[in-house]
Amino acid sequence: KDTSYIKRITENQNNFDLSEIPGFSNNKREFTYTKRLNNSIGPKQTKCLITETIEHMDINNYIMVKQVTKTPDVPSGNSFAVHSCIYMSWGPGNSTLLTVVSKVVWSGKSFLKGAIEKGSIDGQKGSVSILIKELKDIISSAGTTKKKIKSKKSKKAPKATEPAPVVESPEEEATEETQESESSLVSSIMDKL
Ligand code: HC3
Repeated sequence: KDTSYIKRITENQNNFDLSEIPGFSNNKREFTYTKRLNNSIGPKQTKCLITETIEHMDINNYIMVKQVTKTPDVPSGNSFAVHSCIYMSWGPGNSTLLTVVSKVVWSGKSFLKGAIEKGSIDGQKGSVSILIKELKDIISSAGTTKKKIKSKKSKKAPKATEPAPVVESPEEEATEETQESESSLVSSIMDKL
């Protein structure tokens, strides 16, 4: 299973020492990484243990993935987990709406509750903005490659023995190409996440 996109995104979110990131099996997967922290107090890094579960997967309607992250190396790290719902749906003009809802779920008490909740939500906002930037890069370069291959083919001169190609109207060709690249682009990107 090729998970290269999610590996690239996770590394660019200021993380290192990534474990293998498997594909989903029975709608679930687990992986780990170490996150660099820039807080003035507390540790400079923490191991992150991630469990992701696909709660809903319908590309025509919406996709929802639940993510639970444990960070045992921070103070009170065994007393809370960060729970996030990552929700993708259709927006105007075939765009994708990405909504991420996060909360800190406590299993014990901590004097640092406020600092931990603030650090977790601020950190999550930073990670989501990198996720969006990376996805935009992936989508724009995937689109460019596909169009290049298509235009080379259609410009190729026919061999002397071949009949001349049927020339489609530019409008028809543009519609077909758009439909093909949208559905195959979405599935190929989803395959690598
Ligand atoms: C380490 C972190 C909580 C976990 C946050 C996670 C790993 C949650 C899952 C997201 O997908 C990615 C993400 C981004 C930021 C991570 C937070 C950054 C800081 C926070 C610590 C618990 C804060 C500790 C604060 C203090 C004062 C105790 O040092």
